[in-house]
Amino acid sequence: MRLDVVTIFPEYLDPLNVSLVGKARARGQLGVHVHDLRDWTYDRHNTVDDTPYGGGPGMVMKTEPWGEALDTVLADGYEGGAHQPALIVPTPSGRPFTQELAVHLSGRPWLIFTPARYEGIDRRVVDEYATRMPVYEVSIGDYVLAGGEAAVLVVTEAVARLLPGVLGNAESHRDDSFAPGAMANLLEGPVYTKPPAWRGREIPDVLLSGHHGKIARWRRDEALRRTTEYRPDLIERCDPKAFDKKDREMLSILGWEPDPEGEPCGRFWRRTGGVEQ
Ligand code: 6GU
Repeated sequence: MRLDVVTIFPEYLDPLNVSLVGKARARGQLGVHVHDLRDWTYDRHNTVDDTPYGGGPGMVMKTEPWGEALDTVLADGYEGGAHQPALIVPTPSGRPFTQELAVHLSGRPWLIFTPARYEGIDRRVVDEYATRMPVYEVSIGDYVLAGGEAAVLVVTEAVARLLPGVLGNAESHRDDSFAPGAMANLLEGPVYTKPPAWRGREIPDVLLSGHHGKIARWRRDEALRRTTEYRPDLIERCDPKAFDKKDREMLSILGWEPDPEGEPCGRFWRRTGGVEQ
């Protein structure tokens, strides 16, 4: 896979030399090319932004540097043998970046990222390149960052660890919390390693029992407990067929009730006391 990133802060992408992504790169499984957008400015101040038409606060990134940068990156990539580019535009107004989208993007051979600062990029840039390649406008969560560079690091790591041979163990991401088809998209529960007692704290007995069925059941119960606490929306949106008899017992203990209208296959719901911090 080839990755290109065009940014006004190339140093911000230095972490791409480290850890999993850095190693994939060193092994030649990933080609990463970071470009300085200001290389495609020609005025004394290397201007990349201007005031918004229609007024309002902030600045908008100009069409010309982005257009020239992307034309060059595309030409160089094709010349280097890359094909089927996709444009990834990080923006708080994008579609949510999910594990499902990470899996999809990990199947593409060439991703070009355009992290923006200020109020974003002139719309015509995205519209122009959307005529030549798929464009994915993505947001990494419901909060606002000062720029898209951190989102590029997030998306890159989520995608790179899915590439064949990058994680080492092909099984490793099969039961990720958000892996498509993970039993019910539950959050994973707690994990433990040696020593068996630390500062008076022991590990749950069941994990030492050697009883694989009981261990699997305990892990599932802990996942249901944790998901109820932090992400009840995941349980509400679950296909009830994903829950077996033992799941239903645990859900009942955690305060969930099957929708009486939907029996025997309705979704689960729960009375809550409003916002719990
Ligand atoms: Cl991709 N960019 C910015 N600036 N803020 C964000 C974001 C992206 N995703 C969530 N917040």
